[in-house]
Amino acid sequence: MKSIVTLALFCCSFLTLQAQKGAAISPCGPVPTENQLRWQDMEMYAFIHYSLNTYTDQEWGFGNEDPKLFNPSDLDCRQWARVCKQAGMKGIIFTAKHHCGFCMWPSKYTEYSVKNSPWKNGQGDVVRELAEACREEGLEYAVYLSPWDRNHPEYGKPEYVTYFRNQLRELLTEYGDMFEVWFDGANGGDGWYGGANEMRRIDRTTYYEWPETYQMIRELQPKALIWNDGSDRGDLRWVGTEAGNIGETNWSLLNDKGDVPYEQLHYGLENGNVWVPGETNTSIRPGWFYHETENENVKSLSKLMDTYYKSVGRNSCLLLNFPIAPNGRIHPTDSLRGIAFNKMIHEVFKNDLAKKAKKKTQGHETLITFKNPTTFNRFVAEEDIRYGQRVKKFSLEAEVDGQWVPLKDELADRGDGLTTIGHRRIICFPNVSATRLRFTILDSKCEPVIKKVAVYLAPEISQDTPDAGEKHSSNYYIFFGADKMMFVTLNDETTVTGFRYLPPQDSREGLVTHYRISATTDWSHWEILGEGEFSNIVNNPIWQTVRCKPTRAKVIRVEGLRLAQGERMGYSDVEVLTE
Ligand code: FUL
Repeated sequence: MKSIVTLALFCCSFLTLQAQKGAAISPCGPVPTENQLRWQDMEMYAFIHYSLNTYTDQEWGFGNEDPKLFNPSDLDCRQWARVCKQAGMKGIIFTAKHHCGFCMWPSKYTEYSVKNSPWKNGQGDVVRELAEACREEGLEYAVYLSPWDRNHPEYGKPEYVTYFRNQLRELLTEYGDMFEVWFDGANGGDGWYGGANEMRRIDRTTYYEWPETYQMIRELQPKALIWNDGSDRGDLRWVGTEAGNIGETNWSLLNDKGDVPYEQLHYGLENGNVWVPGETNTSIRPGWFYHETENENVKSLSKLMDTYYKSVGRNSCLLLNFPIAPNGRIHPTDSLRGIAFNKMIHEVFKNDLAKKAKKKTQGHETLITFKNPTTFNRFVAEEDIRYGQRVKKFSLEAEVDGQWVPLKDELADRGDGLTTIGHRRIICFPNVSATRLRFTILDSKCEPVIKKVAVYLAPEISQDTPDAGEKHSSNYYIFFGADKMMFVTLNDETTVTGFRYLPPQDSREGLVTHYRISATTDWSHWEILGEGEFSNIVNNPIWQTVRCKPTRAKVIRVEGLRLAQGERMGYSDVEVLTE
C-alpha cells in the first residue's frame, strides 16, 4: 500500500481530510492492476482496419474473397504510424485477422493470407511492417484477432480453437511487445467455411475455452491487456456502442461473473467486484473499413471533440479507428482531421486557469478564487484511481456577480452529469465569467482522493467542416406491402444505380440485417438489384449502400429477409441512387 507521503508529491493542495491527518490510504473496493493503470494513462490510441474488405468495399467479408485482391500499390505502415502519432495516438491496434479469416501476416497455419497475394510476391508481412513502424515512432503496438472466422472449414469444431490459439501464439511471440489483444465478439453465424457455405452457431460461453487462452497470453505477453466482448471477463470492457461515447456516470467496475447488459457496459457497475474499465471504440468515418463513398463523411472536428469529451472526459480511453485506403495508406482527409483533432485538444487544455488562482480545499469542498472575473467553460477533476474509484456525486458552482450559479455538464444525457469522476472527468458548459468556482463532493463510497482539479477556456471551433451526419433524403412515397416488405415509389421512371438504407437509430427493433432489393417499372416484372447482408449494422447502425448495374425503375421493393429483432422491418431513411 502506498503511504500518504508518496501521494502528497502530486496532490499537495487537494488532500482530503483523511490524507491531511496523515493516515495511510486504504484501497476502496477493487483497484486497477499495473497494466490497467498504464493503459488508462494512454488515453487515446488508434485502431486500424485493413483487410480484403478494403478491396471488396465491405464491412464483413464472407470468407471466400480471393487473396489475389490484396495488392496495394503503395502500402506504407510508416505513414500510418506517423499519422497516428501526430493525431495524438499512443499506440495502434491492427486487424491482423478480421471476420473473413484473411491473415495480414504469413501464418504458417493457413493458406488464406498475404502469402498468397500478389503484394510483394507473397513475401510481405503487414503485421511485421506495422510492429516495426510503431517501434520506430515510439508507439505501442497491439493486434485485433477475430475469433469468428468465416473462411476456416473447421469453424465451430474444437479443431478451430486449436488453430485460433496457434495463430495467436504466432502473433504473441514473433512481433515484440504488445499492449493489448482485442477479441471481437461479433458472430453473424453464416459464412463460407471452406465451401460449406452455411450457418454455424457456437456457444460463446464455452466454445473458445477462454481461460486457457488467457493463460497463454499472460505467460507470453504479461503486459498485454485483454479486451474481450465474449463471455469471460477480460481486463477491459466494450462500452455497448460504436458511436464513440460512454455513460457520463462511468464506474470502472463489473461483476466477475454473469452477463453484462448494455446498462453495465455503458455505465459500469457501482458495486461491481472487479476492475474492468471501458474502452470507447469508434471510427473516424461511419464505417470501420475504407469506402470511397464515405470520403465526404469523415468526422468533423466538433464531432471528434465531442467524442473526446464523451470518452477520455468520462473516465475512459478512446480507441479511434483510421481505415486504410486501397493504395495502402491513410486517406489525406482522415489524417488531416486526426492531426487537427490533436491540435485542438492541446489548445483547449494548454492553460489551466486555476493555476493562477487561489485554491483552498476544506473537507469535501474546493474553492477556487480568481484574481479577476475569469471566463471558462471546462472543468476537470481526477481521482487517484490507484486507491479505487470513490466519488458518486459532486456539484459545481460559479460565483457570477455575487450570486452562486450551479453549473452542469451540457453533454450529459442523464441529469446534471455530475456523478462519477475516476481517472479524468471533463465537464463542459457554456462560457461563464466568475470570480469563484466551488467544487463539492456530495457523496462518495469512501473518503475521496482527488488528484487534480483544473479549469480551462476552450476556444470556439471556427474552421469546422460539415458534420459527418448524412443528409436525410426521404421524398419518396413509401408504403409497406407486408411486415417485412417495403415499397419505395419514384415520381417518374428512372435509371437507378443503387439503394441506401438508414436503419432505426434508437433501437434494434425492425433493423434489417439481410436484405433483397428489387425494382420494377410495371409491378409485374421484378429485377433483383441486390441481395445480401448489412454487415455490423447492429453495432454500427449507419447508412448502408447497395450498388447495382443501371436499371430502369418506377418502384423499388426492399425485403427484410432477416431482422435483428422484432417482426416488422423499420427504417429511419432511404435513398435511391440515380445516374
Ligand atoms: C465489430 C466488428 O464486427 C466490426 O467489423 C469492427 O471490427 C468493430 C471494431 O468491431 O464488432
